[in-house]
Amino acid sequence: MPTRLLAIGDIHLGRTTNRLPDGVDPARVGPETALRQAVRTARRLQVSAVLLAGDVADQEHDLYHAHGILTEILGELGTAGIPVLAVAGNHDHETLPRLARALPALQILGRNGTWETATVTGEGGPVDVLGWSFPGPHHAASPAADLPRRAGSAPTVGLLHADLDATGSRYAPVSRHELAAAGTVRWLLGHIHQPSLSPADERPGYLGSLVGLHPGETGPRGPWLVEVDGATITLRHLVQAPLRWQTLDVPVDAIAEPDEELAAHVAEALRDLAAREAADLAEAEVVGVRVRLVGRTAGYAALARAASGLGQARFPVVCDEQTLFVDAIANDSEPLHDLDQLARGDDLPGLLARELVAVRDGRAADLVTDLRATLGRVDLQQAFVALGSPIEDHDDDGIRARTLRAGYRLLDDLLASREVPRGPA
Ligand SMILES: [Mn+2]
Repeated sequence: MPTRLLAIGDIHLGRTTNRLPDGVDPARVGPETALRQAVRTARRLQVSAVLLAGDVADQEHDLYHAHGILTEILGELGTAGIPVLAVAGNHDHETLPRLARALPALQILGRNGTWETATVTGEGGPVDVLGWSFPGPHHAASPAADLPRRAGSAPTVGLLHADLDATGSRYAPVSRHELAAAGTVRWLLGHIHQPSLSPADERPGYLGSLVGLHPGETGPRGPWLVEVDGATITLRHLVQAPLRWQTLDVPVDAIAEPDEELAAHVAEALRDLAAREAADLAEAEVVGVRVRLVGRTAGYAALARAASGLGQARFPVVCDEQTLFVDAIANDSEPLHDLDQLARGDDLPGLLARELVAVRDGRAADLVTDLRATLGRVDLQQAFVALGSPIEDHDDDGIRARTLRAGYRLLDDLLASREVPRGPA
């Protein structure tokens, strides 16, 4: 049997999401549950150590919460003879060393921005774990400045909370080139929540968050199994997070009456998603989905109104043991109207269509610039921030998409009102 380690990225104990539907307890699918689950996995797979890559606790005031759960899991792992090695991240540069003083079973590597090595032994032979911990909330210098060249002959895993290839970052910026100077080390990084390690290549990468912490953290999440057999190190992502965030494109071409059909249509798309990706989604108790409506529709304004109502409802769809829900809906569909044809008219719809054609075709740069400034201010207003982060980006494409959505809706309303028969004067 190879020597096994279980490596865990950013946990952020204490962080909760407010974007779950009624009836779903955030604690049941959050970081704490994900960590308990990882501990069960560590015991089941009989790993020789658990590695934590920093940002174990979300904030300093989460110390007591983190203390409670860590006491419990260190006890459980201790009984099973599994040590825990951790490096501190920018969020827990102070909390993690404090916890370690109270919990001797938690071993911090590389306190105060130094490099330190610990050796773990298992049936597949010894493995060195090389680590560095954040000395403060920020660290503008590269942690690799005093990175030692690998000394022993044991295969080596590097555990580091840092910003990879991000020159100018305040969070321990480090380049692949600098990490390579240590010799042959399999680097497992914390900090960025999107996992980027690949079992197929040996380049440094992120373990990712243990469970997606907000709707932007889409895709598979879970701990990584590291297997060491002699000089060979292999990785496997154990996709097991209790909460999963996804995006889903839903075509609307077939919808004639959005008010009556959209909810059922989206529910069906969610059920299809659960069936199609069953293997990948199996471990997730709850799946939050950001839906993007695509295609062309005759009832654009009606669809936009129905989509907005549905997005706010956060409505759940239960499939067997799993709850899927719509976190938000972005209407990226297009109206059936022939914009270019309409743009030749000299009436109000014609005027609007000309503007929309310009935005659609990547012209109207001044309008986009003006809107970016305005939308930047609007999105930051407290009332809107409280509703959750907007789906849209403030880059050119995001502004254009948002402008087209508003314009298509207005155009659809204008044309609809023109078709209404006039009543008696
Ligand atoms: Mn971090």
